[in-house]
Amino acid sequence: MSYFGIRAALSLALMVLPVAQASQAQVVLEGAWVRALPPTQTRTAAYLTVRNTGAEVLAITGGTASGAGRVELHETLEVDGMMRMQQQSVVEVPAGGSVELAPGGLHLMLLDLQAMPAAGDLVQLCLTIGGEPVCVQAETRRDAAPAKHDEHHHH
Ligand SMILES: [Cu+2]
Repeated sequence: MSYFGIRAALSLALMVLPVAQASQAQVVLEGAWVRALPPTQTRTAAYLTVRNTGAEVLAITGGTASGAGRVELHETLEVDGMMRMQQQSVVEVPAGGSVELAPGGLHLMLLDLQAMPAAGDLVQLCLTIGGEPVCVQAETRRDAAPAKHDEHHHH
């Protein structure tokens, strides 16, 4: 599997190269937002695009969010016709590429919320990338902003 492949590649790289650390300059976090759910909920999801402008693969291994007890990396997968969320221990961002955390796929799960953020509230999200925290302010919204390619009709 690619996970073990990357682990092996990283171990190999560490033997011959100095430890690569994610500098802010190598990582761009774009379009971060948190989904506003009813205030009775204690968990919600956050989404963003992580762009790697560096020449080496970067690994996202976790994160934190203001007001959340803990944050997990999740992927929504269809298993036997049911949508399930599976925790991911690592998400790789290819060199010169990006990974999109978006509804229906990869996302951050904000757990043990002290209070559900309201629409318009800013939440500080920090991702652990290459072992270093990289942070962004995420806006809380009820739904994704309609994307250019997204047919978003209201009936
Ligand atoms: Cu989730």
